[in-house]
Amino acid sequence: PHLQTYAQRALRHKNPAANSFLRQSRGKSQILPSAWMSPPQKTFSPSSDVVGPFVCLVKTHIDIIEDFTPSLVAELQALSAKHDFVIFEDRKFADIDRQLVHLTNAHPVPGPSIITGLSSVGLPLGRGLLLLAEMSTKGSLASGSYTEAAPNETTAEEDFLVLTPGVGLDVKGDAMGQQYRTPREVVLESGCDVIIVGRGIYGKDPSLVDSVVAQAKRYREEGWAAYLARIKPL
Ligand code: UP6
Repeated sequence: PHLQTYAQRALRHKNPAANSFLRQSRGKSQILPSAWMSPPQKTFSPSSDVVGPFVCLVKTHIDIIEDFTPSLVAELQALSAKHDFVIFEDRKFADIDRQLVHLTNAHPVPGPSIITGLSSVGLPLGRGLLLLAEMSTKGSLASGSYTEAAPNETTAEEDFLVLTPGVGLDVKGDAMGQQYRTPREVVLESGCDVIIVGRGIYGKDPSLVDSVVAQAKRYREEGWAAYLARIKPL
């Protein structure tokens, strides 16, 4: 499936969240800022408004926003409608729980019950679940047979969307064990459909609008060029 275009995969994909996501990706292209790590609320929404036109998805860590209020959720939903991006809460569930956004994710470590539990709430609402089959951090234990077994926890033959964090063009890692690969590496070598970029876009200061926009465009162009190089010509 990863040699096909997003539009071709959308025609066949049964999962409503994946389907609308593949359609929505259109020419807008694949790039998303990660969560703004623990910023004040006044930074989160304006940043998402600035980056919104250039991304297909905004990833949040909503539980670490320092001055969180419920109005932030409404603001983000309004921005999602305005810019046509999907909201992905990077909750990394490892136990059965509820989901309120378009997409969330879970560690496959509990076995298929994590999927059964989350889908009993999410599927009727048309939500999607991503599985953390591997991680970008140095020394990750999610590798080898664990990574291979993760997609087998679902019973259906799925066209899995592959979302990849740990993407950067200028640095190779950080002091906490993060490891970066380029958009080209992850899209061409690892079948990535959507690159997840946090600090590569927002850098040290999300309020620097010009540089945030410039970086968002840069990553979008790099990701899109790699996608075009991967798909088979029609
Ligand atoms: N993330 C990873 N690696 C994983 C899974 N998730 O980096 O294997 C998440 C981090 C962060 C984002 O929690 O929100 O992706 C990466 O941000 P960065 O581009 O600033 O490193």
